[in-house]
Amino acid sequence: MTMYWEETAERMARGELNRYQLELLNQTIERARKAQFYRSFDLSRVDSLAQFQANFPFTCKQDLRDHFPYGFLTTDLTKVIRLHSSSGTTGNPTVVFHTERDVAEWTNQVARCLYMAGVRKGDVFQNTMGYGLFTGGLGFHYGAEKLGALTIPIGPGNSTRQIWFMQTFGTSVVHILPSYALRLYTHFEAEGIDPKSLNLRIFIIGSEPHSAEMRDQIEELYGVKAFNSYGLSEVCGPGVGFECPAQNGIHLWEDYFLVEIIDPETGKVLPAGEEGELVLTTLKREAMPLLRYRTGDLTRIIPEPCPCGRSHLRIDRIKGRADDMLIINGVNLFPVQIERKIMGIPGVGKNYVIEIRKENYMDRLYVKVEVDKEIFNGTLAGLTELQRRITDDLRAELSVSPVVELVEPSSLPVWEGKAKRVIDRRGE
Ligand code: DLL
Repeated sequence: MTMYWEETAERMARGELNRYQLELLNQTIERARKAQFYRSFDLSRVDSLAQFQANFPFTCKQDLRDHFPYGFLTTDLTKVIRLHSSSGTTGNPTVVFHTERDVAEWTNQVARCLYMAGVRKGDVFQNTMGYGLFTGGLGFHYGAEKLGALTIPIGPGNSTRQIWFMQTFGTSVVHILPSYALRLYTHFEAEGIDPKSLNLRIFIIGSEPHSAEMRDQIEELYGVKAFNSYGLSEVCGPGVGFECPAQNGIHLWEDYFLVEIIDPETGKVLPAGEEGELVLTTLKREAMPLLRYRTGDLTRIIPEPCPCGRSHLRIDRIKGRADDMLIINGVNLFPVQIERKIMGIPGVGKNYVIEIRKENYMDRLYVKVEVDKEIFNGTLAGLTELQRRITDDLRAELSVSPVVELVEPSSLPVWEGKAKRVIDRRGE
């Protein structure tokens, strides 16, 4: 059996891939002429990808909000068959439209990702992501069905029922938020069920930043392989990028997207290997093409070719969004740096939150960490030692002295959907 869903597309030689991208890019530019937002842009054909990257202005999330709801639409509304939307906590939400072909292509991208991770017809795919306007539910649902997996649209929450479905139907593949995967484990513990005794084989984790340490923990607790899945609703949803069996970086599908990493300050395109903001141009989207869209996500291109044989470039695990960066008394840090440290320490449990407060005109970093059951039921000396170790490790990593508070297993707040780990109380 082949390892590839579409071998020709996935292994296209670099030169051929770039020529194909240029052709698709010019088709996309032409289509963009119909969007009210892009009308003021110079939408002439480009002769090279480099010319486009050197001259074409960026599009950002605020543009989507400012031109809500139809400013980016290039087709008649009668051709649109689906609308998705982000939650839009401030101002207008962002809405994204899909034609029939958009949904078909998106479905194919997701099927390609799942196949790459080893999912096959015959697998039982339990989709615990939210159905509805969020793209994680329906996006994967269609992809898994296309691949021929028995697809269970269970949606999020109700951990007891999740476990019951896994047991009853022999679920082999689970699509799950990494934060929920850890929390779900505490329900397995409470019910006295070892997830390793079930038929679980593959976890698809993504949609929120998570560290390699968290992935390792998920793999170990469940006895599965966990694959990092990246995407954003503005350009379709999940299926933009995915890990291959080498589990070392996320392949971005370059026959669907033109990929750039830019310096978020200057907007300059950075060479492969340097960290910056991911910028994507959609190459096949019909209803709502986006040209040089600033994702806000920080990563770098991994320059080395991948042993899996796919030619599509890889990016590193997402470090966070540019606006996730915390500045604590002038020191810059990303929440995932804290996670990376604490998740590697034995005795640390399944959840944590970061709180920043103002005390005596200074910023103070609080890290509240759940401990695991053994430590919690153990000695005071054990707890004190763990607290000291976390404090020391974080201080060494961050150059900021944190206040570490250890709390009971399952005592921190949980989220319906993506984890919100940072509470900034400095403005209160
Ligand atoms: O989260 C789409 C998705 C659904 C991806 C299911 C994967 C699985 P949005 O709600 O629009 O779409 O959020 C997109 O989430 O710009 C990143 O900041 C973040 N994100 C998504 N995947 C990852 C990941 C979906 N694997 C935003 N690692 C993106 C880190 C991620 N951050």
